[in-house]
Amino acid sequence: MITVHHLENSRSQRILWLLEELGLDYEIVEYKRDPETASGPESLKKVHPLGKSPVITDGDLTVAESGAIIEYLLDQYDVEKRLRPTDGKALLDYRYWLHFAEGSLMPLLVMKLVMMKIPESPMPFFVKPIAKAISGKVQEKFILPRITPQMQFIEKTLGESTWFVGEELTAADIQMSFPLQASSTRMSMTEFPNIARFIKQIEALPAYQKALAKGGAFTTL
Ligand SMILES: N[C@@H](CCC(=O)N[C@@H](CS)C(=O)NCC(=O)O)C(=O)O
Repeated sequence: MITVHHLENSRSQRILWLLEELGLDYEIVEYKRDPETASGPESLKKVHPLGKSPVITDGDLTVAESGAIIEYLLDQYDVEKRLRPTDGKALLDYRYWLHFAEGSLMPLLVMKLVMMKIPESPMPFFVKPIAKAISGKVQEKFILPRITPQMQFIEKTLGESTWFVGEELTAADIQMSFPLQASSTRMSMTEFPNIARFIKQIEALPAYQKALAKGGAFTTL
């Protein structure tokens, strides 16, 4: 039996969705975030030393890191090869987006979240304007010039096809879902109508809805 160690409001939402797309039976062990730090609980470190979510167990195996979990589940259970192209440009594009999600887009989104949180953190009142100015400058000079071209590139890609790799859903769409949902709460989407359309499209899928019903309400931080 597959067990998903599911931290609330986290990337493990993607794994629940993938399991639903594959029509597999699985169980969920739920974990709560620390209300102050948003960290996962110590108990997650008993499953994997880094204590991050998602992590799954399947029999004796423990698999961590979303991309590795996705590839493992497809290798083992996507017998009809529905969610991963088998060759050619489609396979290359699939791999590109699968890795882009955590390798390129997420680091900038995490940086943005940290910078957005800094001015809200408790600190002496006279330090607040300085903290706000530093956070604003880092976002303006470092994060925005890097994240904007990425978002524009995604926007263009989603303007050319329904999904990241053509007209069929692949696991690359599942992997890209979390950063795009997170970006929609961390920046304005007015310039990115195709990304907004993609988010609506995934959230309406029956398998996504089933995953939500089993894993509980989901929001990005
Ligand atoms: N690149 C990793 C990131 C894992 C990760 O940072 N997960 C977050 C949840 S979205 C987490 O566990 N946060 C809790 C913590 O850092 O304590 C993956 O995709 O699996």
